Amino acid sequence: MNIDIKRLQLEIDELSLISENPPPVVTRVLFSEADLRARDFVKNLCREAGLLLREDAVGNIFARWEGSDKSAAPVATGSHIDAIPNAGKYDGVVGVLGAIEAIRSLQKTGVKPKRSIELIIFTAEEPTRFGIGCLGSRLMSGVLSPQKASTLRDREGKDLDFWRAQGHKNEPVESVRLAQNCYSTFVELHIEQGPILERESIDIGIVEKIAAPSTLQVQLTGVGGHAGAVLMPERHDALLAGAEIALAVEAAAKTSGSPDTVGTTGVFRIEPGAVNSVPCRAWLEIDLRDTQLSTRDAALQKIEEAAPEICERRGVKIEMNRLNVDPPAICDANLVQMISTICKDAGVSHKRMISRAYHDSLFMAQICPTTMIFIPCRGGVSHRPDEYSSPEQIEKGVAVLAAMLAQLAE
Ligand code: HGY
Ligand code: MN
Ligand code: MN
Repeated sequence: MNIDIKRLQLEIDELSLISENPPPVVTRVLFSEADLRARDFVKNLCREAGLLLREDAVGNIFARWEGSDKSAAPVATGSHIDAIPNAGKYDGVVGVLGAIEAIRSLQKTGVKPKRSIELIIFTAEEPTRFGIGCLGSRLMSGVLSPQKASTLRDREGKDLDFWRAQGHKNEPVESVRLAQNCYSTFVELHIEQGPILERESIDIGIVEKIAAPSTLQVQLTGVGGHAGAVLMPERHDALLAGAEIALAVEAAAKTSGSPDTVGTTGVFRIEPGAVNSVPCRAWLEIDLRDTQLSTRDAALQKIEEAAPEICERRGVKIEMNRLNVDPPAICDANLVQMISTICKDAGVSHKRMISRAYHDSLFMAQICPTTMIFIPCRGGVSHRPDEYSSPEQIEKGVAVLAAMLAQLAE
């Protein structure tokens, strides 16, 4: 596969400059001005590669390389280009721009796919806007209903329809749902977002399972007041109740009995946010995951029991909501084996592994046979501006993806 890694690296670097923050920070939140510009940038690359473009009602982008057998279910690949605040330039992007380069390299070598090959750029893989990740692929797979999606609100109280209008999308959200097996297979290329491949000097990870994510939203209402006048025994401080809950999240993850349980209170907002005013309200978003569903659920239950007790003791009102509680995804064994054979034939070191991060593959696995190709990232770092994968590592990942797409589409 003659992968033009120089061109691909330039495109990755150029896309990274389309951000809500100055370089090296990448931030692109659903339908923000930067997200819209990034979408245009990628759609232009798809057009230049001769792909047929369409977008759905929530901004999932589909770019198709038509195959000779239009009746056959296409092969799909793809990832996301949205980025959380203070992110890097490879998360998601490698699986989108890398897939375009994989297709270009197959076109150059004269491959004529029987099955069409469709690149999907998923809308809002990151949870930043509404607190829930994989908005686009959840709606595609039916895991999230249009009704539930219409109840989502961002921190300014704006809903999905408001943001769809910014993205000039007005078709009904119901139209996003995809039919079972509308694709023959889905393969996503992504950086590992963990240290294993680099630590073991392995070129390619082949994902067999994607960990089970969940998100809790917690609204705490205490009693505000003057920081000088309200004496300690009379206080109902919403921040301190939230702080105890955040520590309960950490304790639930640490005492789960599994090293794979991870708990994070990633969002913690307080009001009024004045140094001389007792916090009257707090908003927490809690991310809890494990590779085993039962372990994740047991830890979730511990948090849901601890939080009301903490609030009862502190005289703080609590409203808690499970925003998403997803099962893990098991990747398709045949696809895993195919990638293993491709790596073996190409003399590329490889390892079957679990993904601790979630991806749109978690939901595509509910539509069709799915797996992921991982490449190492420096120090396992991700969701930080210093996230990095080398051109050599990216080139190997794209070459394996290209070989996989060619095989699946023939
Ligand atoms: O949070 C995740 O696992 C993904 O990077 N959105
Ligand atoms: Mn991410
Ligand atoms: Mn990602």
